This record gives sequence, structure tokens and C-alpha cells, in this order.
Amino acid sequence: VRELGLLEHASEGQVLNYIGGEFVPAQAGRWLEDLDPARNRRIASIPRSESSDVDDAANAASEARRGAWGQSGVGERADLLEAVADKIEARLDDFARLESLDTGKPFALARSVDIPRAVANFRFFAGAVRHQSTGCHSMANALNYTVRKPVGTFGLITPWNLPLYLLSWKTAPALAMGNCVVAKPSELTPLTASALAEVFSEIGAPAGCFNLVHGLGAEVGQAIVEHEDITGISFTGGTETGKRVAATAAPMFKKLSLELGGKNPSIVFADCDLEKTVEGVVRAAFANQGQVCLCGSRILVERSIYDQFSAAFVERVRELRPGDPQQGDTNFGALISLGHRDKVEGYAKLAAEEGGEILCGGKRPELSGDLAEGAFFEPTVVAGLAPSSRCSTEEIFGPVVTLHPFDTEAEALEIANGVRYGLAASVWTNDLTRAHRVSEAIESGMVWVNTWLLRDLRVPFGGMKDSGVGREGGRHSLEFFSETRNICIQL
Ligand code: TXE
Repeated sequence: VRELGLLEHASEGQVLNYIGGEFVPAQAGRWLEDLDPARNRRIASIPRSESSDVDDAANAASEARRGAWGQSGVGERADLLEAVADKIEARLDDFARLESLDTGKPFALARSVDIPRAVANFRFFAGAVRHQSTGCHSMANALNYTVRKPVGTFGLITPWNLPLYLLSWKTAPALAMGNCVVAKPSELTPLTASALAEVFSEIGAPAGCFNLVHGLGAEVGQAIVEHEDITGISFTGGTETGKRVAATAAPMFKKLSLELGGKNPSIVFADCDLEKTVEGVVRAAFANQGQVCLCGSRILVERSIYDQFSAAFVERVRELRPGDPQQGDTNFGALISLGHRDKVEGYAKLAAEEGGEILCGGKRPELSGDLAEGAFFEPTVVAGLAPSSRCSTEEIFGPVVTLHPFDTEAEALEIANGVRYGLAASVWTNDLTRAHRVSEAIESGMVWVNTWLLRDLRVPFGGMKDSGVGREGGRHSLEFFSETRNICIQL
């Protein structure tokens, strides 16, 4: 990072916290290493913050709320979000390079999806807050009107798979509604969050409205969740971590939104458009190396086209070739870490032990030079496993998918709903009535028909069952990041 000069404040390769408008190290002066997973080499150091750093950030936020930020109007806040969007856009290549180095995802993907979507999030919530309105309920002798006030300070805790995208998805509505933010990105992918802090600094955002503390989840993340002055938590990450966050935050009556894991079905009916379906299901399975909570990792196929579909699917998957994320033509990058690669590899081995047949992948690719040290794993397709097997029900969060035949719609639904998760699903059919019927019967927060991850930022986003609690997106975000209050006037 130092050689590339991508982060201005980190001239020595030491990325800093951003608290009260200042770039500062952790009080205890401790550091963590940040690695490029494609080459397993250190690219930066980040502060290993503790609860005292969270105290500073929470105090800076409280001060901002008492100051100019607390008095700001909707127009000013929307302008600020627009200014953030403009600056990120002007540094698109820098942001995409940082995201790709940190996550191992292809630069081309970060440049075309992650960063533009972060820009879109800031622009969208600038518009949304400008256009929001609240209700008025008149009675014969009284008038009720509803106002939305800031909640206070939000702790925003985000994962490593879509670092800037998910941070912007929470930061933009939190600020739009007049709250302050204490953000903690994953310790594995801290860089674009710090680049975002530079943007807030450059545009002269009021000190303390956006604060950033780096460090480990169990230390600084936990301290954010426990902090008395942090009145709301929006968390995206693993289901087990989500449970811990809820156990701490719920008795404190904090506003809480949890976006957790998934084990999402892609359901393919015989009457689908086969070519488009193969293309869409491959994308759903392996986007970002299968490390998206929405990825379709259980592929259910009607038996009459099962052989035809799986042959076409595997042929297309073989075109995904792990390679250097920094090269423009790479279509499949590294996983987030060697530890995660080992976990994914463990599931591929388990699949064989559980009686599955590996149709492609199942091993580390042979890459030369320093990429040989990287966290790569081939896209892997497994057939022949029982829908109840561990590989077919546990979240792998990597490039391993399972194929399952079904005979009837009822059977497809039984398999689809037979897991603890309920985040997303995709249904592939040309029968409109069936599309409606199946979509409504699937237990998941989101269903796509004949597509996957087609996003409209106005729609509710979130999961049911063990995939989380609450919805964000559009007015749902504006409601979550505010306190809705009713005032009744006797006439
Ligand atoms: O997530 P964690 P990890 C799933 C996926 C993956 C697994 C673990 O299955 O293999 O989760 O990934 C912070 N209090 N998803 O370990 O630990 C942590 O520092 C407060 C699905 O990376 O849940 C990071 O900032 N915060 C997911 C964030 O929580 C804590 C995306 C998420 O980390 C904390 C990523 C604590 N006690 C992984 N412990 C999705 N739904 O998109 C950790 N953190």
C-alpha cells in the first residue's frame, strides 16, 4: 500500500483509525498485519484497537450530535452523501485496487461492481432522504403527525466479502437520518474503509459524524456492541457471531439489525430457458468465489433435465480459472485467507467422505510464482449427496456447490426449506403461475425469478430463520436508522 501510494494518510504503510476527524493509532500502540490473500504477503498494518479507542470514538460521536451535525437538516446531509459519492467515483481505480488487494477478488469485479455500487448507495440514500415523508392521521378532535428522529450513534460492523459495498449500505442511511457512526470493518479487509475515512476528511465532514476503529471482532467489535452510548447496531457477518452480538445488544434494548449467513437454493425447472439458466446459476454459485451471502450453493434440478443441465453447468464452470486478481482478464480470484481456503477444502474432502462425486474442482489450482502461496481453490461441483448431508446444509461460503435432482415441485420445496437458513433463493422457470407459487412457498427473505442478485435499492433486503432479523434497503433503512415518534395534538 505504501509503494502504491493509495492511502494518503498511511505513508508508512500504517493505516490509522479515524476518530473525531483525526487519523490516530490505537491508544495502546498495538498493530495487526493486513495480508493480500492472493500472495499471502503483508500489505499494511492496522491498529489493534481496544475499548478505550471505542470510548474515544463514541465520545467524538456524542460531541458531533451536540454540535453542528446534530443541527443539520436533510438537505445538508444529502449534499454530504453526494459529495462522498463524487469523491469515491473520482478515485474509482484506487478504491478498486485497494479492495482487490485486500480481498483477493478480481480487480475488474471490484471496479465494475463493488465500488460503483458503493457510490450508488451514497447517491441513493441522498435521494431517498430528500424525498421521504412521514404520516399524518387526523381525528375529529385531534391531529396525529409522525416524525423521524436520529437514534443516536450506530455501531456498524461489516464483513470481508463486500467491504466497501456493505459499509456504504449502512453508513449512507445512518448519516442520512442524522445519526453518527462508529464503523468497524473486518480486520481482514480494512483498506477501503480507511479510504472512505479519507473522503470524509477531504470533504470537510463535521468531525465525529463518521468514526472508524480497526481491530479484532472479539476485542473492538465486542466493545462497540457493549458500549452504552452506542444506541444501535447494524451487523453483517456469520450466524454464530450474530448470536453473540444479539445476546449482548438485546438486553440493552439497542436497535439491532442482523444480516447473517445463507445456504441458498437455486431451483431449476425443466421448462426453463436452459442456456440462460446455466449462465445465471453459474453466476449465482461462484460470484466473488462463492463468498456472497446470497450465493446459490444448493442447485436443485428437475430430474428430466438433470443430466443435460449438469453437463452444461460443469462445462461452463470449467471456464472459471483461478488467477492473479490484479490482471484485467482474471475471472476467478483468491479466497479471503489461507485459513478460509483450508475450511473450504475441508468441505470438499467431507463431500467425498459423505459419498459425493466431485464433478469438477475439489483441489487447489497449480499457480506459479508468488501466487503459489495464495489462498486459491478451484470452483467445485459435487453431485450425489443427500440434501440432508453436512455439505448440503452447512454454509461453506466458498466455491463449493452441490447438485440435487428432484421429481416434483413439492419435493423441490421440501429440499429448499430443509435448512436452518432463509436468506435468498432463485427460481428458474417459464411457467409464471409456478414462479409465483414456488416463490411464495420458499422460506427466504428474497427470491429472484429467472435472475440472481438483480438489485433495486428500494426493496427490503434481509433474511428469515437463522439468516437474520430485520430488513434494510430503501424506506426500511430510513426507518431502522431512525426513531419514529408520534405527536398527537388535541384540537
Ligand atoms: O465472520 P464474522 P468471519 C460467514 C461465513 C464465514 C463465517 C465466518 O460462513 O465463513 O461467517 O466469517 C466482527 N462482536 N459470513 O469470521 O466473524 C468481525 O471482526 C462484534 C457470512 O469473517 O462474523 C467482522 O468485522 N463483532 C457473511 C464481522 O464481525 C465481531 C459475510 C464479521 O465477522 C465479533 C462474512 C464480536 N464478538 C462471513 N466477532 C455474510 N452474511 O455476508 C467478530 N466480529
